[in-house]
Amino acid sequence: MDAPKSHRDVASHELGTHGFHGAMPCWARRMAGTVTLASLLLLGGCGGGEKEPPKPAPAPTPKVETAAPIAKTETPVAAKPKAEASKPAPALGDASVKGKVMFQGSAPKMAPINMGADKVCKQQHEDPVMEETVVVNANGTLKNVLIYISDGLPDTEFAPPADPVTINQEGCQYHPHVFGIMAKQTLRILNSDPTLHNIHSLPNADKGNKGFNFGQPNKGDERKESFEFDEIVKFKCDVHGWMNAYAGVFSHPYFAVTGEDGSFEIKGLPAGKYTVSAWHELYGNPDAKTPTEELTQEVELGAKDAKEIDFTFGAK
Ligand SMILES: [Cu+2]
Repeated sequence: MDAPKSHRDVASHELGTHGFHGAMPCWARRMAGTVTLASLLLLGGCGGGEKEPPKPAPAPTPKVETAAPIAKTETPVAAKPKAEASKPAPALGDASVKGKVMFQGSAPKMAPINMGADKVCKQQHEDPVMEETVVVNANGTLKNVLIYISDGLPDTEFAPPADPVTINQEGCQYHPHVFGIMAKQTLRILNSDPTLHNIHSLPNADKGNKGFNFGQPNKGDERKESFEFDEIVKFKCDVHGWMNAYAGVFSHPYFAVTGEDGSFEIKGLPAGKYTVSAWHELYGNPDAKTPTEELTQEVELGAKDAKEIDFTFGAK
């Protein structure tokens, strides 16, 4: 198969494999929230960008030249309307968008993962661990959906938070299974199992991110990595074929992942007209021809608006 070219391709490319983890603790979702919050805090205060000289200004600085390409790319950016150059940085706003990701139709049954190949894995679970590709919550919502602003943000460079995002290999599953992280933010890769894991990232060749692929043989092993450019990166373990995870890498802090109640909230937006995208590793737009397609919705936010939008994914 050709090299995947987009977020969507990551998933469609890998449809034959599975995200096989049991119930993910809800801290994963909280973590995504924390990331966003941390980002916002950081944006409100300190600098911390790596390649730009840290700016003492308390808010992100508008850039005329374009930063790393993000999902909004395809639209050629004609003259930026903003950029009255004298104007101070467009402070992060108070607008927000929240909602739920519903699941429609009958969800496929997730099979139990056979961890028999590694007794260290197996011994850690009294109950069967179920695949995590499609997790429909008790309230009919869909877990592990990545929601993010894909268009409409001001052309601003956002500094990544100083705090890392952790992906933990524990119980021979990745925690979290789906998460967001900012470009250049530290990804802390931790092995909490007394067995060998080999984490292997699979960035798309055309996005520019460097992949990594290394083993962590011991409990407590950790290593720091990061991604430079926006995309959704898949991870797999070369030792345990059932282990996989996805990270949405964004050059802004406006993203969230649905957890056990299927809700999301993206806060701190300036007034504007945005495209909000919803990505799930298996399900996409029911109207789309391709098996996996992001859903998008447009939302226009006034400075203090808190709007609600829902997405619906479903079995075909
Ligand atoms: Cu493993």
